[in-house]
Amino acid sequence: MYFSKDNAVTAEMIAERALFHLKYSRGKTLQVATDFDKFWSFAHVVRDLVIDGFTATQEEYLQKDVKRVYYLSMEFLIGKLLERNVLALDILKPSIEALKKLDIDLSTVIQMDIEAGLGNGGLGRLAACFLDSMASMELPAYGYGLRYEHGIFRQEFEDGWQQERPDNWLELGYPWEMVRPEYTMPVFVYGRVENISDTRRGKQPVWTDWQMFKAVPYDIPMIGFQTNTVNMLRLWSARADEGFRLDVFNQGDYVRAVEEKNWAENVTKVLYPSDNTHAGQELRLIQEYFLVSCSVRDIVRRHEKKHSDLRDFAEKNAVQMNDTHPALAVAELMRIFCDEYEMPWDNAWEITTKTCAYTNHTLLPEALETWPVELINRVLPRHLQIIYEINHRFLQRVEMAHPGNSELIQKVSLIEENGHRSVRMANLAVVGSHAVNGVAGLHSKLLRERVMPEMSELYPNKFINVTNGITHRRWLLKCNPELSALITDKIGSGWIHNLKELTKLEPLATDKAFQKEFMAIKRRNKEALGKMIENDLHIPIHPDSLFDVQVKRLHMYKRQLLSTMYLITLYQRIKANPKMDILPRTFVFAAKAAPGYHLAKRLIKLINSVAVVVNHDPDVAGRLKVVFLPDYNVSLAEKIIPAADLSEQISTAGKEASGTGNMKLSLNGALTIGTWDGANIEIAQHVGEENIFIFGHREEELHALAQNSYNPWTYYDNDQELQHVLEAIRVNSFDPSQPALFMDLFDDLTRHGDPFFYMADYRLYLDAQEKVEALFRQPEAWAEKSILNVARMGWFSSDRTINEYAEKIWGIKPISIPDTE
Ligand code: 26V
Repeated sequence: MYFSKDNAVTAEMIAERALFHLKYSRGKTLQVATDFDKFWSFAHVVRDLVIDGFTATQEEYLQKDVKRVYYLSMEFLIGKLLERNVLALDILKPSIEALKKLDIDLSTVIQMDIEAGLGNGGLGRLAACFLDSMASMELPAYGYGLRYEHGIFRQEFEDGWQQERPDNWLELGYPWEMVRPEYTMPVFVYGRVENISDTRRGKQPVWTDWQMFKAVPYDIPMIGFQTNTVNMLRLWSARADEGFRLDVFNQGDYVRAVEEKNWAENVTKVLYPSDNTHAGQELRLIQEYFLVSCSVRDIVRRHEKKHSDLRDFAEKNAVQMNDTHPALAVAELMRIFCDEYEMPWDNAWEITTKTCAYTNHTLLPEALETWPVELINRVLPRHLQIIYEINHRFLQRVEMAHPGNSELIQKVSLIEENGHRSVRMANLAVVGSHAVNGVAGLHSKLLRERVMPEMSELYPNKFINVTNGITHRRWLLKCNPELSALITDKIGSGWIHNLKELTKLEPLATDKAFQKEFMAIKRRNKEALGKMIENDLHIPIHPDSLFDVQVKRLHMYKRQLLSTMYLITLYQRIKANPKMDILPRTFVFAAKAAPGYHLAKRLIKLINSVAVVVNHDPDVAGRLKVVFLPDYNVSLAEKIIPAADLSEQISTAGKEASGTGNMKLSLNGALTIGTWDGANIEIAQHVGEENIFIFGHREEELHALAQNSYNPWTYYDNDQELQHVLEAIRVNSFDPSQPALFMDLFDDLTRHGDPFFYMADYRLYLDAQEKVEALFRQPEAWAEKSILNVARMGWFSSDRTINEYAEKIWGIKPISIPDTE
């Protein structure tokens, strides 16, 4: 394809094709074209370039009959694609040149690109990084997800409070998708199960009286980085079936019938914006089943193109469940195998468990999905029967191995019984999979030892670890072009394909000239972010100050409030001693709170209130600045991360499954201040403990504290500065006209027992920040550690992560796609 030299893409060709699309897709001349028209036309030029690769890739997978992996996820937080695709196709230079000929600036066009925010945070962004790595490593892989009409909400601040606004990303059309109505799938919900006599098999359960609606697939090409592979992300959109409630239409109740049609189309209307909390809404369950049902059917359909039966299904297909959200895939595969293909249960079960694998992304009890039996019975009556049967057989095996152990039975059962009965989706996923993985070393250990000790004893070989990673192509090459160019200049471009080559930078860490170049780039990235902040928020920023960055979803366990407490402490120190020598610091926050998460929304208001006071207080004299950037998303992350000096990764130990922002920041030269949690631990092991600021209680210490009735007041009583900070929060000293505003935050840390151990870690955190401050005052020592961070982050490429999945779980191999004519 395009990587054969004789077939190079020229500027002339791009310019000509862009004009063609401007005329025939947009009906415009260059003179009247808007920036969006120009973007649309250029995006179509890029899209045209991958069509051959897209079909060639599918054709090759089919002909060679390779084993494929299907990544099922309710979220894919892919962000913008244009610039990434240009880099993947290696057509940056001719593109710039071509657009210049047309008097168009590539960066303006790139800015018009559409942000696909089909995810909440870490889990969704990880899925997007995986798609990048799978295509770039030439793996036969597919993403399956939902085409939400509204992705994650846009965040605005009104008087410091978060306001949620709808995200209308599809409003102007989306150039990266191709609708495929010919692969529309039917989906069934509701109804009941009847036992109907079958002459051959006797009484058989038959699901009847269901409601049917349709799933229309939209494909987004996932272009491998400078390879011929173009994989696809298939997103399903819900539609009413023409026959939907035909009975109501026929009764003449046209309006009601149309209303009910709407119901079907509501299924993919909106992404649920909660992160780490399970609300248990009926529509959400239907969303999850909708994803599973049409994806599984599509997988079976593809399998049957080459195979006359399903006997070797597990040898040819791997299904990865991204958390428990698609765990109904286990029951759906069983239903299809047993009911539709009349396979004996044991055979069906063997194939299902060999096919499926499950990744756990959180240990927070409030996030673990359980669905009321009554609800599943109403929405998916046949699936409930199957789940019961799975459970029955599983518990029989447990009983045989551990006779009379009713406590064990009750713990591992797929059904939770406390008043009302619910299905434990994690248990279903574990029993129905051949591999279960956590996403960082500590997390996988805690999953085994604390959350599922009984399960991991029953299945000692099932539980494994695969530490997360990030695609360095977006999170270094694309977002930090100057640093990328410097690296390539020094060690060549091999790191783009193999991030481990970054270790070649290590000898340069103490090289003064290199340090200078390296820090000059950081400084320019900080200037750029500073300018953006000044333009958008009218807060003047000093690029020489330490940029202290905490960007991630807002959650009490992530402890944005802890850094706020530190900030308040610094402010109070200045107020007490205005002349004190303090390192100038810019606190940068960005985070969305779940719309129903009361404490998190108060915390946003608190940070914004502190910002107003601190940023305007003449005593501070510009030494502290506080910025809360609204509407954190992938594109904003790409601007903030290259400009960060300090990366805040201060979750309560044991609570952050992995974190991936921690990796992005360190890869861009930020030093981490963090707890012994998630992938921070592996980062410390790779960059060296002398190049990271680790502080705070460890998980086993907190566990012990909790068991010995932890008392936050003891820390309060022994620390005057802590008292002073808490008092400021309690009485809202930032706006005395609303004195009780932050009482709930104060209570959470004190009267309500401080569930996330802020009080225990406060002083330890301050001590660590003091070390940060001392080091930042020695620019050369700082530069050395910063360079070593970059040089030693190679292991955190999602290429390494995906290789581990491919080898340990999926059993799939790369396959090169040949050049097309
Ligand atoms: C749960 C739910 C419950 C139902 C409503 C919608 C919803 C959305 C998301 C979630 C679970 C979120 C779990 C999650 O994002 N975990 C994060 O996964 C990252 C990738 O593995 C990891 O780096 C983060 O530490 C972890 O918090």
